[in-house]
Amino acid sequence: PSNLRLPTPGCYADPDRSGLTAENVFDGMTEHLFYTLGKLAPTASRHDLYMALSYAVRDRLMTRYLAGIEALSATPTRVVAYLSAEFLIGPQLGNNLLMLGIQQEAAEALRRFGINDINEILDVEEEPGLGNGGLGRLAACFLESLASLEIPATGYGIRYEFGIFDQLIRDGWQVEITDKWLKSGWPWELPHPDQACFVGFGGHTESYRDEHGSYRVRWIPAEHAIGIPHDVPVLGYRVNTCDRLRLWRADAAESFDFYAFNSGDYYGAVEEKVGSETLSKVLYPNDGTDEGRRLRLKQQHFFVSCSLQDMIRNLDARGIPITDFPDHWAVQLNDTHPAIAVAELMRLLLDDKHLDWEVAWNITSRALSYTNHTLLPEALEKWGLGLFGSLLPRHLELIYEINRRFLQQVRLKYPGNEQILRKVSIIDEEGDKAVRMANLATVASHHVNGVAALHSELVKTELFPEFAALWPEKFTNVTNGVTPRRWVALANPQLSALLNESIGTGWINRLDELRRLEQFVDDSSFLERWEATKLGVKGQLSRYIHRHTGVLVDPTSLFDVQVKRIHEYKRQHLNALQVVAQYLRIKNGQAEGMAPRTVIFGGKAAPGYYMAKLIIRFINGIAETINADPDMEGRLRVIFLADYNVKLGERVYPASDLSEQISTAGKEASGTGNMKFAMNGALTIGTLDGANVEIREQVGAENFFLFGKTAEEISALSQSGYRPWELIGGMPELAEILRLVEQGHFSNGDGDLFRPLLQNLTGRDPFFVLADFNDYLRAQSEVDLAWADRGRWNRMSLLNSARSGFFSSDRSIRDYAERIWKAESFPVTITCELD
Ligand code: B1H
Repeated sequence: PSNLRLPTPGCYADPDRSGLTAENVFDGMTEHLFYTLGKLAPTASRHDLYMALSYAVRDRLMTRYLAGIEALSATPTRVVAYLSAEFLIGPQLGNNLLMLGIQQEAAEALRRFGINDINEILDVEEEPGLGNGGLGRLAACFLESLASLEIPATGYGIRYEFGIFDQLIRDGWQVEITDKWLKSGWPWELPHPDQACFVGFGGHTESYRDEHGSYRVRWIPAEHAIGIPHDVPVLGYRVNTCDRLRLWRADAAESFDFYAFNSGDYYGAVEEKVGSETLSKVLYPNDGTDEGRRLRLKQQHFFVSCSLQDMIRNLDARGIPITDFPDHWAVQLNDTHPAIAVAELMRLLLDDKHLDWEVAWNITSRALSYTNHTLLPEALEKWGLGLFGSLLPRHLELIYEINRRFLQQVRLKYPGNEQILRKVSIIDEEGDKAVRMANLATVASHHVNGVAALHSELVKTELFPEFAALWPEKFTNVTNGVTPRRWVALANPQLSALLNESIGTGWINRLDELRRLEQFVDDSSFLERWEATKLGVKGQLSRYIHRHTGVLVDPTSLFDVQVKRIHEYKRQHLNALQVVAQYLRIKNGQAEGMAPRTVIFGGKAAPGYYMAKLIIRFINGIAETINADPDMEGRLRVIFLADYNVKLGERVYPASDLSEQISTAGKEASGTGNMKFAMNGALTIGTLDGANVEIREQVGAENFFLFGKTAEEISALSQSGYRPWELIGGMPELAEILRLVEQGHFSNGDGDLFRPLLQNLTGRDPFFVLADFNDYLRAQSEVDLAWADRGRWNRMSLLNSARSGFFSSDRSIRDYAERIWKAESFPVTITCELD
C-alpha cells in the first residue's frame, strides 16, 4: 500500500502517523524519540531506537486497528474468540514491518540514525514467551492467519509477567532463570484499565426467588480479582485487517488505600493486593503434564471469566440481545485450559442474565467448540472436587447439573449400561473424585477437533469412542498449519528472494503457489542456486553457534536438527543414541559413506521433569566427548543450543537440512516444527506420527525418510507385553553403545550419572526407543546415501518446499472458518480523503 489518506470527519488517526515512506518512518521515529522517550537523536541507544521505531510502526497499525473496530460496530458479523492460556507470539517489530510492507523503508530510516544493519535493532526486542511450545505457537500462527484472511477475531489470554523461563546450560545441566521480558518496557501493548472486569473466587452460593418468583442462585465469592485488558494489535499480511490479542493482567480488587484507610489493617491490605496480583505472575512451564495446582485453575477461571464478560459486554453495548450470542461470537477452546468457559458462560447466562436452563444451554453449546491437542493421559486435565468446589462452588453445582442432564440422555440410549456412564461422565468417580475437563468441553461443544488426521482418528477411536458413538458428526479433524510469513518470508529472506525471483511473490499469502517450483526440479543451475542459498543461511547459523558455544562447525556438513520441548515421547534420547552409533562407526573405521554431520539439539525441559533434564545432560555429555575428539574433526559435531525459543527458531529452521521428527507413533498429536522445516527445504526423518503422516503424503514417500513402528504396532506391542531387555542380545551395536554410556565414557568416567536413563531404556522403555532403534539407524543410512548425491538431495529439498503449501495456517484457518466457526472474511476499507 502507498500512503494512507485519512478522513477528517470520523478520523481514525493522525494522517502524519500513517505514511509508509522512509521519510515518514524517520519523522515518526524522531518524534517518538523526543516526545515519548525523552531522548535526542545523538544520545539515543539501540534500545531507544528500537522503541522509537516500534512506536512509529505501532502508530501505523492503529489506523487499521481502529478502522476495523469502527467497521465492525456498524456491520454485525461473527467474530472468532480464540481462548488460549498461551500465545507464543514471538518478536513483533520485524513481523509488523513485513506485514506493512516497509522493511526497506525502516532500514533506510535507521540508516539516517547511523544504523546500517536493521538486525542490530530487531535483535534488541525481548521475546514475549507467553507459551510453552507448539500449542502456544499455534495460537499465534492462527491469529496471524485470521488477520491475513481478513476474518475478525480476538485472541483472549493471560498477560504473564514472567513467561517461559530462560534456559542456561551449566556443566551440561539445564538451569532456569525467570523471564523478565517486561523489564525494559514492551511497546506493543495498549492497556485499557477502563475496560477492567471483576472475577470471583471461593465463597458460597445462595438461592432466592427473583421478581417473577423464579428460583435463582447467586454466588457470593470470598475474594475478587480485577482483570485489566492489554491489547496487542495483530495485523494481517498487506491487508487492513488488524485483529486483536487481548491479554488480561490480574490486579487487586479492593484498592490498597481503601482497606488501609478503613480497617487500619495495613499488612492485611497489602497481602490481599499481592495475593491477587500473583494470578497473572507466571506461566506454568510444564507443557503437557497436568500438575493440578490451585493457582493454575485460578488463572484459567480468571482469564476465561474476563473474556466471556467482555464478549457479553460488547453485545450489551450494541443493544444486541444476549440470545444472539452465538451469532456474534464463535468461541474456540484451545485445549481444555479454557474449558471452564462451559460453566462460566452458563453461570453468566443463568445467574446474571436470568435465562432458563434450556435457553442458556442452547446458547452455550452453539457458541463453543473445542480443540484437543493431546492423548497423553498425564496431560488430560482433571481437578479434584475438593479443590474445584472450594474455588468455584457455583461452577461445580452447574457441572453436576450439566452432567446429570447429559447422563440422562446417555441412559436413554444405553439403558442399563453402567460402564458407558462411568466412562463419559464429566465427574471421574474412580479413586479421588475429579472434574474431567475434556469430557466437560466435549459435552458442551458443537465440534471437537484433533490437530492432524491420525490424531483426530485416535481421538475418536482411543480417547473418546463412547462420545464418538453418541455424536459422530461432532468429531472432526483440522490439520495444524504455520504461517509462511514469519516462518519463511521473515525468517528466511535469502530463500524468499530466490522464490520471489523465480515464482513471484504470490506464495506469501497463497502458499500452494510453491508448486511452481516443480518446474525447476531438473534444472541443475537452479538446484545449484537452491543449494547455495541454503549454504549461505547455514553459514549464518554456524557463526551464531560459534558465538554461543565456541564450537566451530562446517556449514557444508549436513545440518541434522531436533528442536522442540524435551520429552521422553519426542525421543531426543533416541537421537542421542544414534549420534553415539555414528561416533562408534567413525572410531571403528566404518565411516565410509557417512555424511559429515552437525547434529543440533535445542529445547527446554519442564523444571520438575527429571528424566527430560537428564536427557539434556546426556546430550551435552556426548557433545563434549565428541567435539573434543580429533578423530571426529570434519566428520561429526554435536551442538546443544541453549534457550530455544521463537527467535532462535527463526535462525534454525532456515538453516536445516534434516528435520528429526522421531516421536513414538501415536504420541505426537501433530507437531508444527515439522512443517516449518519442510517449508524451508529440510527433509524429514520421521515416524508415522502426527502430521508427519500428511507431510509424507504431500511431499511424496520418496522424499521422506520413514522408519519405526506404526501407532497400531506400538499399541499391539504394548498389549502383548513389551520386554526391551530381551532385545539387547540381538542388537550388538546398541549393546556396545549402552556399555560405553555405562562406563562413563560421556561423563568423565562417572558410571552413575546416566544410570537412571539406562535403567529407563532397558527396563520399561515406555516410549519404545529400543524397539525402533535399528530401523532408525537404517533410515539414517538412507540419509547418508541421499546426501552423497547432492543433485538428488537438492531435488528432494526443493520438492519438500514446493509441496508444503498444505501446511500454511491459512489453510487451517479457512477450514475452521468454513466448517466450525461459520465465520467470513470482512475486508476493511479505509475510505479517506485528506483534503
Ligand atoms: C500440545 C499441549 C500442552 N498438546 C498442556 N498439548 C500444557 C498441554 O502447560 N500445559 O498444561 C501445555 C501444552 N501441547 C501440542 O500441541 C502437541 O504436543 C503438538 O503435537 C501439537 O503440534 C501442538 C499444537 O497442536
